[in-house]
Order: sequence, then structure tokens, then C-alpha cells
Amino acid sequence: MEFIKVNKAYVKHIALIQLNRPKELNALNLQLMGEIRDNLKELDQDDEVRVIIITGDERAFAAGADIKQMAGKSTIDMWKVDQFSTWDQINKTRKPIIAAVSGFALGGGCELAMTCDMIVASETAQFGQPEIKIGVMPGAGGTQRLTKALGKAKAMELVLTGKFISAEEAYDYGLVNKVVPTEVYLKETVALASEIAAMSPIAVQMAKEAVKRSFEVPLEEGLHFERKNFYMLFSSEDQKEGMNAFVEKRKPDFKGR
Ligand code: CO8
Repeated sequence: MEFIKVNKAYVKHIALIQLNRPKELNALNLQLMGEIRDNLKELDQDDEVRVIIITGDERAFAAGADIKQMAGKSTIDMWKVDQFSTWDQINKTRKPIIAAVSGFALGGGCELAMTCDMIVASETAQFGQPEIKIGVMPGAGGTQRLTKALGKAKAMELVLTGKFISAEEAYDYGLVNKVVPTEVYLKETVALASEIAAMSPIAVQMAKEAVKRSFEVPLEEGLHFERKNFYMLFSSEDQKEGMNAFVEKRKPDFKGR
């Protein structure tokens, strides 16, 4: 791997993917995105891993797609590369992914953070979709996910002017889960990941699937999907362990079975 670092056991049950193009503010070139996709696929199948964190560095989570790589491309070049199939694959990851964001999360960087399930932001984080300033528009979900998170008026403003919002503002709009001092943003992300990693991984993944479904389908269909996943969990050992532990007044020990 050239552009990311991966630690499968950063903390017990928690894997860390760190974008590693610091000089380019972690600009997302095709190879980097491919590396994220391939590693997420592998981590998703590793029973030891329950939660995945994606982070950058203090200065930048990611400043967007690699403009230098895209600048001279034609429509057909872009179409042939089909980079969005990589994003679709990332979006299919079953395990929860938390973005630990410090500094710039712009364009594709903001979209990558929003593709994750939760975002922990350092107080220096800035979010934005500045593609309009370079003559294009968001292409990896920005117009959709930002609008769902911020509402039409604010999303329209960000997408049409390219201006950034601060971590605090992003928190007020519900785009991020929490804002913490820069020195501890990764530590706080790990703390959140650890809380989730202590739950039944099967229940976590089915719950994630159901929450995500709410963005895709009408309420009735979503409720139906939720019920099916709920029933399905009663065939897991973890359901027995969780409920028995409650009755026996002890801590459950979930095995992911
Ligand atoms: N692509 C390529 N290189 C970049 C990018 C980028 N997106 N962002 C920064 N860099 C490079 C700079 O060129 C510079 O390199 P060099 O030192 O060789 O000149 C280095 O990173 C440091 O950047 P700056 O000197 O500009 O640092 P500043 O602190 O002055 O400014 C900014 C920081 C404000 C973040 C500024 O770099 C900037 O505006 N960057 C571009 C932000 C942007 O427009 N992002 C959107 C890109 S388009 C996009 O994301 C489309 C998404 C849809 C498809 C997704 C597929 C992956």
C-alpha cells in the first residue's frame, strides 16, 4: 500500500485506516481510493475486527479528489475509470465505519467522511464542497448526503458557493457526532468505537443496515426491513447471551455468533 496505512488491531476489535499523502493534504487519487476499498473489504471479512476508523492527519482528513490527476481528463476517460464503483463498494461495508476528522474535509474528502457512519471532528475540522470553484460539482454523494444532513437551504449554500463550515457548525447541523480538542480527536473516536465494539457485532451490523435503509426506502418498507433484521437476531447466540446476562445481572460477552 502506497497511500494509506492500515492497522488491523489498532485497539482490540478496532481497525484503523490512515490516509497517508500528507504533502497533498491526503487528496484522493484513484490508487488511494482503491486501497481503501480493498482494505475495507478485507477488514469486513475479518472476525476480529468489529469497528473501522478512517482518519487523515491533523492538517487534513482529505482535501478532495486529486485535482491534478483529474484536470486533463475527458468525459470518456472518467467514464472508463468508473471510480464511483469504488465508492459504491465502500458504501457496502457491513461493519460500522467512523471518520476521525481533523483539518480539511473538502469535496471528495467531505463525501468520504459522510459515506462513513459517524464523524468525530477535531475543533479545527472544516467541511465543504468547493467543487463549484473549479468548475464542477460534487460527484461522490455530496449533493445527496449533505442535503440529508444539513437540509436544503444550507446544503445549497455550501454546494453553490463552495464555502466551508466549521466543526461547531457541522455539529449544530447534525453532520458530526461530536467536536473535541485536536489533541484527542483520535482517542475520542477510539472511545466511541470501543463502545460499539463491546456490543454484539451481528446486532451492530444488522442495525447499521436498517438505519442505512431508511435513507433509501419509504417508511413502511423500512419498518418491514427493520422487523426482519430484528427477528433474525433471535437466531444468534449473542441475543441469548445479551438477554441472559441482563437477567443474571452480569456483563454480556458477545462472540459475534
Ligand atoms: N488535489 C490535488 N492536490 C491538492 C488538493 C487536491 N484536492 N488539495 C490540496 N492539494 C495540494 C496542493 O496542490 C499543494 O501541493 P503543492 O505543495 O505541490 O503545491 C498541497 O496540497 C498543499 O495545498 P495548499 O498549498 O493549497 O495548502 P493551503 O493550506 O494553502 O490550502 C486548501 C488548503 C484550502 C485545502 C487548498 O489546498 C484547496 O483549496 N484545495 C482544493 C480543495 C478542493 O477544491 N477540493 C475539491 C476537489 S474536486 C472533488 O473532490 C470532486 C469529488 C468527486 C469525486 C470523488 C472521487 C474521489
